[in-house]
Amino acid sequence: MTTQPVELTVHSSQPYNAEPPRSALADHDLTPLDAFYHRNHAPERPRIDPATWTLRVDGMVERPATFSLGALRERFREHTEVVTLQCAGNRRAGLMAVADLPGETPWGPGATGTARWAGVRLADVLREVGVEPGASDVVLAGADLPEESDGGPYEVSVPLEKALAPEVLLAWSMDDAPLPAAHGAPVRVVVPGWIGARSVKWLERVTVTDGPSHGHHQAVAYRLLPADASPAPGRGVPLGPIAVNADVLAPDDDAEVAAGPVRVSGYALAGGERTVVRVDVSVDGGATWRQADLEPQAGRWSWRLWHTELDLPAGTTRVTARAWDSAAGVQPADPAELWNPKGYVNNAWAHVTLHASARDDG
Ligand SMILES: Nc1nc2c(c(=O)[nH]1)N[C@H]1C(S)=C(S)[C@@H](COP(=O)(O)O)O[C@H]1N2
Ligand SMILES: [Mo]
Repeated sequence: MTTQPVELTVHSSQPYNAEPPRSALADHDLTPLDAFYHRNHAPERPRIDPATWTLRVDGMVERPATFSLGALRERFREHTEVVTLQCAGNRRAGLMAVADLPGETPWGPGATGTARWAGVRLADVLREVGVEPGASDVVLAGADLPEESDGGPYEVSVPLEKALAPEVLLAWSMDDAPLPAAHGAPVRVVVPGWIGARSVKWLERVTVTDGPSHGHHQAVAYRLLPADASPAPGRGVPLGPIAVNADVLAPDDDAEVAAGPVRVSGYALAGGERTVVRVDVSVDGGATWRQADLEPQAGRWSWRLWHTELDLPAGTTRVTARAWDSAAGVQPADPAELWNPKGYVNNAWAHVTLHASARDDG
C-alpha cells in the first residue's frame, strides 16, 4: 500500500496557515506529520539556531535563570504526553456561513491534530526558579513578531495553576523526532486541553506575573465577545479550556458511497479537565440518535476517535454527530447561537452529506 502525500488547503502563505482535508485526520490516533495543521500570526517563521538558543525565565521568581537546550535536557526529566491541539478558529467557516467575518481565516474541520510531544514539565522549570508568593499568571513569549501585535513578540499567558499542572510541557520532540521548525523548534509550549493559541511556538521567555499578558493575542484576540461587541483590549473573556467538540472525518463531506452499510468515523474532544463520555450520530437531523462506538484514547489529553456503521438508503443523507463531555456539556445544534465577532469556538453539531448510489447487483 502506498500512502498519498496529503494536500493541505493553504489559507494564506504569509503568515502560513494551512489545514488538511478531514479524510487525512480520519482513524489516526496520531495525525501524520504532513497532515498537521499550521497556524501562524507572523509573516515569517523565526530562524533559531538551537546551539545558541536560550530560554529566559524571570518575573516573580526567586532565582531568574537562563537555560540552554542542553541545560534543560540535563537538569530536568523528560516527559511524554499524547495531546490534541485545536485552534480556537477551527470550523470557523461554519460561523462565516451565518454572517461574514472579514479578515479571519476560514478554517474548515482541519485546524486540529494529535501528536506525541516530549520535553520537560513547565512545572519543574518553575519549581527550580522558585515562584514568589502573589504570582497568578505565567506569560509565554515566542520569537516571532506578528504584524498585528502591539510591537512585542507573540505573547500569551496561562494561569499559574495550569502552568504548574504536570501535563504542560516545554516540548522539543514531536512524534519521537526532533520538533520541526514549522511547529516551534527548538522548544514550544504544549498546554493540553486548552486552545492552541496558548501553546506558544519558538518559546524564548517565560515570565511569572501577577496578571495576564497584555499582548495582543491575550488581551484582544482569542477572546469570546458578545455578537454585537467589537474587539478592544480587555473586552470579552479570554478563551482557555477547549469547549466539547466533534467532527465527522470519514467519509468526506459530499462523498459518493454505495448504499447499504457505510462506516462513519470521526473524533471528539472534551477540552479542559473533562473527558468525552458519549458521541451521538443522527441521520434525521437530530430527531433520533444512535451512539457511536468510542475507541480507547491514545492518551489522557488526546481526542477520542469514534465510529459507527450506518445502513444508508440510496440517495442523499445528511449525517450529524455531537459529543457529550463528563460535565454533561453537549454541542449546540445551531452555529447561529454561537456566532461571535472573531469567529471562535464553533462547536455546533457536525455534519457531512453523503450520496449513496444503489448497489449494482448485475
Ligand atoms: N510563537 C507562536 N506560537 C503560536 C502561534 C504563533 O503564531 N506564534 N500560533 C498559535 C496558534 S493560534 C495555534 S492554533 C498553534 C498552532 O500550532 P501548529 O502550527 O504547530 O499547528 O500554535 C500557537 N502558537
Ligand atoms: Mo489558534
